[in-house]
Amino acid sequence: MKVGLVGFPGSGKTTVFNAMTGQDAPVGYGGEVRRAVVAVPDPRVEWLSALYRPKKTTFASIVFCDIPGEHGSEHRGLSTAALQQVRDQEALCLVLRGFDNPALEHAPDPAAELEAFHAECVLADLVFVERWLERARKEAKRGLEVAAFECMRETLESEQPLRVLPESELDRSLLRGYSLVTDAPLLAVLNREEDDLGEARPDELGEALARMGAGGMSLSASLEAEIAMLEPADQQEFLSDMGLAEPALDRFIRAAYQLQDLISFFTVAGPEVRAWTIRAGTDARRAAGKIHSDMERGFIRAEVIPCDVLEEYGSEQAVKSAGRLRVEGRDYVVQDGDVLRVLFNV
Ligand SMILES: Nc1nc2c(ncn2[C@@H]2O[C@H](COP(=O)(O)OP(=O)(O)O)[C@@H](O)[C@H]2O)c(=O)[nH]1
Ligand SMILES: [Mg+2]
Repeated sequence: MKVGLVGFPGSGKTTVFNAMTGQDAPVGYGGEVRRAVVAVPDPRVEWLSALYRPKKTTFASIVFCDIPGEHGSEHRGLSTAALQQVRDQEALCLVLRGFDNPALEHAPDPAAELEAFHAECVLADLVFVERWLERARKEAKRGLEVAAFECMRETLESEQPLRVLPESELDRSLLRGYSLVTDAPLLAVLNREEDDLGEARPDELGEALARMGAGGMSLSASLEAEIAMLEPADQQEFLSDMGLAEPALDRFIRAAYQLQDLISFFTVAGPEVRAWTIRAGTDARRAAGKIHSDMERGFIRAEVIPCDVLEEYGSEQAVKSAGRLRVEGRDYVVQDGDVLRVLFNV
């Protein structure tokens, strides 16, 4: 999953980037676009790896991209260059400043930052949609695609993000290849002072997030960045000293998966145990397509063992002997934790 960190200068994007990735990128100024990959921790993958002892174990991963806004420009969050980066992401993590930054005049106002960012995104999409419609009009284009763009224009004109439109109103299969900023899943991170972490999130912020179909969480980025720099053994101790149950990365991943309704399935293929991320409700054939397009095209069936059944019996052989290995067809809806073996023919 590609996650773009966005927000106004000085909100703490780079600090959040460091907190999530354990890097030590310099904070405090615009800086350049940075990327880092982190593994999505999953005890089930570790367990499978211990069972099969493969040469290679591949966790699901997230690529975090720190996208600096532009100092002193009108579009502080989304310069043209930033917008290009933003369009390349699968989900957006908006960092909202909830702490006093001595380098900035303004007191923190995360709800106002959210609204301003939202307005910039709506405008960017509206410009794109209107241009598209203008071209379509010149070419006398008609049909479903035009209807979808008209629906989007109406939504954006009423200052709503596209992500709130249900599939029944907006057929997104018509929009593949266009990347509309307000259709991307949005998770707002309220970056607060350590001492304020216990306080409730401002109501107006919660309401705005709900209205925008966005998720939210709070953290103290500087604290989390410090923790992320420690050795794993020291991290746990530091966390419990601070009264934190887990690092921000773990909370972020859970929130991001929940927001997008994502689940994991696993494959064991000779030398590799591997985790895959799909949307809940994905059928076996399309899930197979995640692994390889040939598997989707030539899908025959899938052998399925839920991870907990495998754990209960202790080995694949024992599962088979007990008659618990399931054979499923293309329409089977893959479940979180399924170990899948795809049989295909091309
Ligand atoms: N007190 C405090 N300062 C922070 C926090 N997060 C970031 N900062 C500071 O705010 C400044 C801007 O952070 P930076 O990550 O560079 O923001 P960016 O411009 O959005 O990338 C830096 O001096 C950070 O050290 C926080 O949680 N608490
Ligand atoms: Mg930065």
